Amino acid sequence: MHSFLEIQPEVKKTLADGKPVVALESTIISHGMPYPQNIKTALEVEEIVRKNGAVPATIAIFNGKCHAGLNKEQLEYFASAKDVWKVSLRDIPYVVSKKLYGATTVAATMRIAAMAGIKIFATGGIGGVHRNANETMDISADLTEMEQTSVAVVSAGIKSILDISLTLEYLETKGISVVTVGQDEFPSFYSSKSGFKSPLRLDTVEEIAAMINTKWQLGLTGAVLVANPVPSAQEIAADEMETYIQQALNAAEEKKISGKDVTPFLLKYIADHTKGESLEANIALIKNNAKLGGELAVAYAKHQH
Ligand code: PSU
Ligand code: MN
Repeated sequence: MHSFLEIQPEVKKTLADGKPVVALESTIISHGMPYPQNIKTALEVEEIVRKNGAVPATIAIFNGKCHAGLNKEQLEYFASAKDVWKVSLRDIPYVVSKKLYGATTVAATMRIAAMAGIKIFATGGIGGVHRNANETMDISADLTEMEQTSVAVVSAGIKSILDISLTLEYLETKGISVVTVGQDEFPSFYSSKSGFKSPLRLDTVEEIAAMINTKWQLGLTGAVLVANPVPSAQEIAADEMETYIQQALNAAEEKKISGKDVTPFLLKYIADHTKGESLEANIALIKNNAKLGGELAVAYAKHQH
């Protein structure tokens, strides 16, 4: 394991001291946002984690090594390099053995975070069950990973490019606890609303940390998915987004986009067609999740002493 995993010294020391660390993903940087907003956001998100009392560890595969913690130059690389590999779980052995560079999805980030001993992870949105999954079988490995890997994931819910109802059903089947912060409704990334009730609701960071700790203390493996609604000042009404989402889905079908290209294609289409507004919401919710991730890591660490 050691030769494949590189934990940044500060991250390693913080973990060894039982202090809070927050994992961050890199697909969001390479495939989820345009340059230069992506590098600016990646750096700000790390700063927010620090301000809230935790050490950030952005995760990616760099020159065939699974990195927990990237320096500024490495972050810059994932923000600006063309054709960075999008690494989900199945791609890890290929990219590592060929000594390539890969941006990790939620699934791959969770696994590498777990290898490094990091328990709390903050991101933007997770993958899920796609709208036409009955025909395509397109279900993100993010969901199967959440079933088996004990890392808490803070996200702003899921984008309605996915089938939110089926995704919630899948999460239930797999025993993944889904808790929304401070409201009854499950959020849908750009919007704090989705039309679906959240399976669970908690109102404080301490309660969420206690639930996560209890789950793992009970020997229940797998993730807790923490849904953190986008700040109201930046949210975009769900029906406004629906038009763009429908167009994006039609374009993907026309262009016969499949497999791992589906999610990046839809994300890019929506970003290109909604201009600044969706990007602004995207950045705001990631920062909001980094803040909660930091607070949660601090609250969770208190249970470990
Ligand atoms: N959803 C978003 N933004 C993202 C992603 C999903 O709103 O950046 C990225 C995440 O890295 C997620 C991945 O893990 O896409 C899911 O890809 P797929 O559907 O191919 O599993
Ligand atoms: Mn897929």
